[in-house]
Amino acid sequence: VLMTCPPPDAYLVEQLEKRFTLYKFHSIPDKAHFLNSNKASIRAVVGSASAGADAQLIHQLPNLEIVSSFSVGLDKIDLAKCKERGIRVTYTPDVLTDDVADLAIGLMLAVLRRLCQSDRYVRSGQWKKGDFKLTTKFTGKSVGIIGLGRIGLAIAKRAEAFRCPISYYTRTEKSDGVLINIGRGPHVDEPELVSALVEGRLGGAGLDVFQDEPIVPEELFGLENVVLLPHVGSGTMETRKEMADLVIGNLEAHFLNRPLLTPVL
Ligand code: 8YV
Repeated sequence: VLMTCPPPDAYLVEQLEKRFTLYKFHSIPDKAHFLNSNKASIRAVVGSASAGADAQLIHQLPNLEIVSSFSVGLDKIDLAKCKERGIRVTYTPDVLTDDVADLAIGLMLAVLRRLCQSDRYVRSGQWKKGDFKLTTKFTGKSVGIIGLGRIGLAIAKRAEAFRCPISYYTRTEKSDGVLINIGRGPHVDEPELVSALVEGRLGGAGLDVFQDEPIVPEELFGLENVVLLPHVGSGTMETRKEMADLVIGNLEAHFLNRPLLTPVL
């Protein structure tokens, strides 16, 4: 098994090492040399949101049978190439839906109610010196969701409890709007988002994902109306274990000729 991403989870690595010969591609200095010597023995790839299996890698692995991704997003896997080569692909849907939806609401509250600024205000001793600016109410605000899949629907259900009217897509320009991104960085035009925030054309943003992670546009660091997270939507102990169990379960099912648990292809 070749893990192409930086090890995303200690339990996943430990369990893979118990069952398979695991190569950690990320920490191999001479990747070309490694592939030359080991390409024939690699039958499975484990990837994540940061690295998967692109066309070039698939091309270099003649005996690749399965890509099991520690993610629900499949943007780092060349699905067309996998299909062409008859390579199976699995992912980790459902188990992370609640965490990502919870985080989206958390970001919404953090931006509108200025939770991070409030915390800094108390820690820095400012509270003793003056008043804190009033914040913006979340309950009842219109929520627009782009992408009404499993996670989008889970966000909609939570937003309903806050009595928010929900639309799943809107072309209307926002003035005081707040943008929350818990999907993928490239879903949003990042330079335009930064300009809109810097110029005050957008009310605020809560971002868990970025175009070129872990690089975050530095212009955002000084903005008080922005909350920045390091792609931790699914990052709870409970969910990461369920994701790891799915990655391993899919690999085991494949090598035991049983039906895959969560197949994409
Ligand atoms: C990552 C994610 O997989 O599931 C996805 O698509 O983006 C996350 O759950 C996780 O951060 C490990 O890279």
